[in-house]
Amino acid sequence: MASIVPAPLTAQDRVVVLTGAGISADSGIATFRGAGGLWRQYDVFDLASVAGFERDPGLVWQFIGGRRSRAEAATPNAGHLTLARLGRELGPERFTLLTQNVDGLHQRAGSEPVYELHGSLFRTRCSAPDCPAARQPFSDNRDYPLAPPTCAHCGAPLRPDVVWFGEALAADVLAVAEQVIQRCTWFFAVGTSGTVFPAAAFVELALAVGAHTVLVNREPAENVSRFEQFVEGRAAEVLPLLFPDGRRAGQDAG
Ligand code: BV8
Repeated sequence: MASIVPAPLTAQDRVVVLTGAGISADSGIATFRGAGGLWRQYDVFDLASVAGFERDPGLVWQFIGGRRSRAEAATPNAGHLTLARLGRELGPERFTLLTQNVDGLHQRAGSEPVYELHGSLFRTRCSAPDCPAARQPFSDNRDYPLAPPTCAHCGAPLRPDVVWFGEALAADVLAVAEQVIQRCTWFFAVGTSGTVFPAAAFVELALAVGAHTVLVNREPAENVSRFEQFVEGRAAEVLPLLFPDGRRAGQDAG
């Protein structure tokens, strides 16, 4: 791996990091695309769309249940831990973490807040749009191998509280993403193929405000040409070098 120099962040810089499945690959969690990717084994629209869920909720729950147990068994890696430390060093005014991931590993690494653009594996809600329980997701790490769970209010199948294709991202989360990117001076995309929107277009917002744009990925992402810098490598190896521990002997971080 070419020598990585630390990002030259100053006390005036405001940093936004967007992560994707690649940052969790070093924790043993399969990505969606690329070698061994989840979507290679399944049809994405059977497993990550309302139509696919309505067609076969049991198949979706088998997919979700397996991912819940693998995510729970995984541990945050040096990439997650580095971003959690960086967030503490810079503070919420100068650092924002946006993730497409639903595995909860950023939170378990200590990042707070984490803006989950595509929801969370570990929440469940009613699938009926007009049921009150559809707006009351609850924490849930269970697997439902035999049959999909049903809503106590209306009897419709329960669904994972993730954002499927064709569904809008949560307006409040999207608003935060747009606001912080419009104020940022550095935008880092880490471990994402740059193929899913609107997240794949966030780099355009960063470019429009003159921010530095850096992609950290194992291979060139689809939108690699939109980044000022491309750092090829594994997030768990690159991030600790890009953001070395800000604490030096006798100095406070931040
Ligand atoms: C929406 C469910 C509108 C959760 C997922 C333009 C604008 C807006 C929408 C669209 C648009 N064009 C097309 C669309 C529609 C669609 C879309 O983007 N389609 C694509 C296929 C073209 N977008 C949507 O439908 C979105 N909704 O915009 O709605 C709307 C508005 C109003 C009203 C109604 C609707 C919803 C998108 C969310 C879809 N949900 N999953 C889940 O189960 O996880 S998508 C799925 O892909 C995951 O969420 C995942 O997070 C996401 C992105 O994938 P990546 O994270 O990038 O992962 P991937 O495997 O692809 O890449 C990993 C990378 O890491 C690789 O490059 C690999 O090389 C690298 N890597 C591997 N190991 C490492 C590594 N890098 C570093 N270190 C390593 N060790």
